[in-house]
Amino acid sequence: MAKNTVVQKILAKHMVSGEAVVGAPVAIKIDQTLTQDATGTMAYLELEAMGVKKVATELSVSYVDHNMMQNGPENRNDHLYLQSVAASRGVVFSRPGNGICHQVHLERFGIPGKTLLGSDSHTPTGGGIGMMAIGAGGLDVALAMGGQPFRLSYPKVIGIKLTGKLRPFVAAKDIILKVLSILTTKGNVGCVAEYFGEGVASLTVPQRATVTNMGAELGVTCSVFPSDEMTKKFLEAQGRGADWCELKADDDAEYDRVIEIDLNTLEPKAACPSSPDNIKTIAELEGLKVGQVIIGSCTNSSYRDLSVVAAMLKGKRVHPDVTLAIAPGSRQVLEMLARSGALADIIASGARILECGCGPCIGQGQSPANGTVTFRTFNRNFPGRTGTKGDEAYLVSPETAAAAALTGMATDPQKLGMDYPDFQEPEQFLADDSMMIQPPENGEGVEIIRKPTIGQPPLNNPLPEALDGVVVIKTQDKTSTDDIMPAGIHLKHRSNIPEYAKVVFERFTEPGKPSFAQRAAAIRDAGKHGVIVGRDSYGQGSSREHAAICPMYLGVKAVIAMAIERIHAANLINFGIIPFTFANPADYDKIDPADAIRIADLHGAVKAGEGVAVLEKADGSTVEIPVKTKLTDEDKAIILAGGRLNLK
Ligand code: MIC
Ligand code: SF4
Repeated sequence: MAKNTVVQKILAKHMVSGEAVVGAPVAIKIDQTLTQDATGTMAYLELEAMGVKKVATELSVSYVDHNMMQNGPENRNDHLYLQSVAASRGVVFSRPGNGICHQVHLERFGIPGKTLLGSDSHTPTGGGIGMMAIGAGGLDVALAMGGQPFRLSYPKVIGIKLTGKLRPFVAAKDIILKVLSILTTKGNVGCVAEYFGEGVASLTVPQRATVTNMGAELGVTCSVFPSDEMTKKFLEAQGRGADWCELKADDDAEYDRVIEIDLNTLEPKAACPSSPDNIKTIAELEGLKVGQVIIGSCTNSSYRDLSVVAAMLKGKRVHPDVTLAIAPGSRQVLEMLARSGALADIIASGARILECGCGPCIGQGQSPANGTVTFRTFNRNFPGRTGTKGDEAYLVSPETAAAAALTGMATDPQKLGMDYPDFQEPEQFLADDSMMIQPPENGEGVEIIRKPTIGQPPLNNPLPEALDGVVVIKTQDKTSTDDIMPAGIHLKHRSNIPEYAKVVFERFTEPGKPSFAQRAAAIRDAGKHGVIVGRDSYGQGSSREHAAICPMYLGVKAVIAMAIERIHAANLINFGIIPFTFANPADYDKIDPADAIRIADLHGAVKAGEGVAVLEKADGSTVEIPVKTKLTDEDKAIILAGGRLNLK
């Protein structure tokens, strides 16, 4: 008698090796891939370096949504490279202006039961339509485009049972904020979140996608909803009814853990500065003065979200002390808002309309003033991500954001005294794919456009026999990849590693002191190896493999932390950096920045998955620190070779 969950069923259909045992290494076939421009240039340069002439997937799409400011020539240089390399390798190219990869992929390409690998950590948005959609580093996505299976640990399934129905002004965002308050952003590596229960049926696909999108902040491999009548309606309305299939868990499916959420009792919430799991209710924040509101990002920019916001703003004005900016998730959303008249209501309210793309979510404009509170419908509020040092960013639902825009303070939207907008999902979305450029059948003759800012992925040397290291930095809990590799104004250097490497760990540079890049380069140039020491949840957040490539370029050979998040650990391995964890977490306290750290038989430690690091303190005393690393045989070969690109 079968007792499988949705995700176990998708895995069973896609596993090409390994055993369906929690924690066991497995490899799965990838049906679709997506890339976005900020991670995509490196991914396609890697694809070229691997000699792949044509992608082997059912569908691969290259989106342009992150680097759209075109402040200097770099962004457009990237776009031209991406468009031409897509045509040459059989990849669909989504032109700038088409929208955010996750929103557009859900609308136009997502198929229940398929696997999707994307070079962006919010790829799990596709779980809203019943896909097993996973975020990964660009190199892993390039490998999948080349037809290679994706490797992961067979996941634990956390079942999230939804009962009841959302009340007016309580939103899908409040569901995921509730889940984040329970599971937090730590300790969920190797798990998948699967939603089930009678509460699922009333949630539309865009609402489900908000939940699976921000599930990325839990650190789970992905989040999945079943594919049901609601999914069918969405696909039919997108003119893609033929892509639908039913997908549900068996009645007696077994979850490794079950969390129950009664949608009737949920209250509007916010993730407070500066972590997505720092959750309070809006009632607790009531009256907090808000200076900026932004509605958009891949979490909350659907036609549904912005139509509800427009109805709330209709006939009213944005509070004089607040700026309100709205970035629609896709051209489909923007055009439908324009045709329905909702856009006119938004404009009349005084909102500032931004182009369809990531924009302020990744610090591309709209940085808040110092000492002001910003309410955003986004998924991340890591320190400084807005582009303002010491920022105070709160993550809220579109309903709560609109309420703050109108009142100038944190306001529970249930208390506005308004009727809840009666939004119905459209019978037919405006399905116009004319901004998707299909690749030619044979792309061999296509000329690839490489302007001067398009560099090459740097190659690493094979792993040295011994680690002769120096601790370049010691970080705290939850160091995110935004901490390691800042985006914002530096994002335009993603295709140019020597330039981008200058800002590794920039946020931690003390005034008048050498930067991380300067310290690491000095260690490298002295013939030694850089070592990064982290605490818990090291490398959470973005999938940007630059958080491995740039430290590698600066001579870093190992990270030692209490725990390293999944995507970042995989990126470290891909670029020949050993992801060590402490055998005894308390040893973290014994290490100081600038300590010398040695592992005599580094190859032996990699092969055995454990070793002893000898710390040499400034006073000449030594301390032994046992370390371990969980690597598959393939990982070991990659690390010994100095990275995946050295293993042709
Ligand atoms: C993000 O939300 O941090 C990003 C920017 O979309 C990243 C990808 C990147 O750094 O380019 C992500 O989530 O993976
Ligand atoms: Fe873009 Fe923000 Fe979504 Fe990342 S989280 S893909 S930056 S909208």
